[in-house]
Amino acid sequence: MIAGGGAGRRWQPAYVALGSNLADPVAQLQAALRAMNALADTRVVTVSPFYRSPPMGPQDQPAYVNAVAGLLTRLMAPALLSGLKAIERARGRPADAPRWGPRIIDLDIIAIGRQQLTQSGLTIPHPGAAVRAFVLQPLADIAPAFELPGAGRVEALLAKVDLAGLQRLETAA
Ligand code: A4P
Ligand code: MG
Repeated sequence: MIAGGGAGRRWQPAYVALGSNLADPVAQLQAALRAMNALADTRVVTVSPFYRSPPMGPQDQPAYVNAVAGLLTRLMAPALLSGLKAIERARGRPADAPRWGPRIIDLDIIAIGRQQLTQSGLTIPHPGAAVRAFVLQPLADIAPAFELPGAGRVEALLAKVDLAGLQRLETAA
């Protein structure tokens, strides 16, 4: 197989958090999952159940639907981020959408293997992952024993967060 731009040599496990609270969120997550699976050098291997969750941040916005996907990827972190940003744009998310405001689709890289990196525009693991119920619950559904680098085991982190308001949906990927 010929590697695409930004591809590294080895396949690595990665976790991506999906969130949407506009324009049929469940359908948005499903479409984003298909698009992620179509990224070069990337396969979606597993998907958590979908959850409805109350908005973090400004409260005058609809509830979110959240999930986490487990990938295998050969992309380096910046290339994976560009691929995810391209999917967000293709789904119609404006590039200048307000921080923590309502969004058609948000794709955040939670972790890539054991990597820890901070560079302009990219922090891995995602700084919010270790404390957000809407990330930890779906991540624990697919990878309870995963060690979030610098933070701890997913199931131990999950035990510390408030799960009130998180509602598992029947619909899934
Ligand atoms: N960036 C840095 N590190 C990463 C990473 N690991 N993954 C940079 C993805 N992006 C990363 O993100 C802003 C910039 O962060 C990116 O351009 C990238 O260079 P963004 O997705 O464009 O903007 P944002 O999502 O508005 O900001 P932020 O800080 O990522 O917000 P969050 O943390 O994503 O929170 N409530 C519920 N219930 N569920 C949600 O999913 N999401 C948010 C947004 C607010 N409230 C929510 C939810
Ligand atoms: Mg984001």
